[in-house]
Amino acid sequence: MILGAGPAGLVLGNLLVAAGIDCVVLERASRDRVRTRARAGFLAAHTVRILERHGLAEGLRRHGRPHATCEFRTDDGRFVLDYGALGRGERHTVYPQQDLVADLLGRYLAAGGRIRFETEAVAVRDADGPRPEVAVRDAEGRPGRWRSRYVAGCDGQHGAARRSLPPGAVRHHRDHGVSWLGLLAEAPPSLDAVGYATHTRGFAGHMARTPEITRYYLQYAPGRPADAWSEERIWDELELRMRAAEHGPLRRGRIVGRQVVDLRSDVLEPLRHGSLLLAGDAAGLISPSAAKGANLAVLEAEILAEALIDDLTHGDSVGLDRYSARCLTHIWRAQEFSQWMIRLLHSPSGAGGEASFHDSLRRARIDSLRTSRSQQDWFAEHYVGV
Ligand code: RFL
Repeated sequence: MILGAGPAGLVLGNLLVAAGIDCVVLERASRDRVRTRARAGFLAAHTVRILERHGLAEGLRRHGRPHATCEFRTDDGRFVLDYGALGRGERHTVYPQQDLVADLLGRYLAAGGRIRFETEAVAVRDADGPRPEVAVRDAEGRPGRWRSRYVAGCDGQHGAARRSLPPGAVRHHRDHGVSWLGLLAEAPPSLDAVGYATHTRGFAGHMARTPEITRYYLQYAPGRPADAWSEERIWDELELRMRAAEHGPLRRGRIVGRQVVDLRSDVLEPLRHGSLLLAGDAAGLISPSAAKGANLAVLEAEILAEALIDDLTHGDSVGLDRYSARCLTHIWRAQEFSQWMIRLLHSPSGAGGEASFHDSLRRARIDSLRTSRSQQDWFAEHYVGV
């Protein structure tokens, strides 16, 4: 039984069905909501290799666009890193997460996979035994129960899997004290690169999604409502922080999506509790500063699928025993890089000597990225890698 039809749950479902393993996905949202929820867009080379390996990359091969440059704009000018020519020489593929999810869902259903939409998992019980139970309720609130051999908790950061962990489970967490206003603009990209701007008024970011839609981010006062600023105010603020007066205007358009993203990270340890296994955002939440969340979700889903297939078809449980440790190695490396990105792009709030000390460290970090080839190689390897 798989809880959640995001990237983690649907990659897992596809791999299990392809191996002839009977499974069902329980998904709280409607089919339309699942197929249209805009979130990530930058897929790492490793993620694309996983999807290709399992015949799940047709859509992204056809419509995804390679991406390999990022541009930093600071008080000291701007510089472009051609990260595709640095480090391991790998690129991102820009492909909206909702399109990937729609592809994965289409393949899963075509292969005979079963899914129940508008079915919310409420709790996972008896995970310490061989027949765990998932209590659910449907859209009308009617209760139900499912039993299976294993439950994969792929239901994100607010899902039932996390709520059902036994008392010994550890949650390592950090609130970075920074919020972003995440925006989707009906406008073509303004730069050929991912744009990162640091400014005394706060960070601003630019990320291509499609030729018609661009994602922007603005550092935003924590707690301020998403609709506090008018569209004009948003574009003025983006242009100011991205120094449009010096580097050229942004291509404006209607803001079609906005949400406040509080930069938070957590990791649950271990990822396995008997018959309940966590993957994707349910296993660990990573701030979007380094665009790692969806990539980790796909990686963990493949590791989990292989472990479940070994166990259920060959009676070999070594993969399941090692699942948590294997994933945690990747998760912590991604967390470390994401934390480094947060410190590259923001200065802690506050005043006085301590704030100016951190701000000077941040400038030194950017300067070293601008001038040191070995630092650039390190950045490229971690920025595109998982
Ligand atoms: P998802 O995608 O959240 O899917 C979980 C699914 O579970 C369902 N669900 C339940 N179903 C049944 N019962 C319950 N009780 C349930 N509770 C929830 C939900 O409806 C949903 O369908 O988790 P998954 O599969 O682990 O995938 C994780 C990624 O979605 C996430 O990490 C990324 O979107 C993070 N992220 C980015 N990651 C990248 O790799 N690259 C990016 O460029 C990137 N940009 C972003 C992002 C996340 C963002 N937000 C919204 C925080 C940009 C943003 C703004």
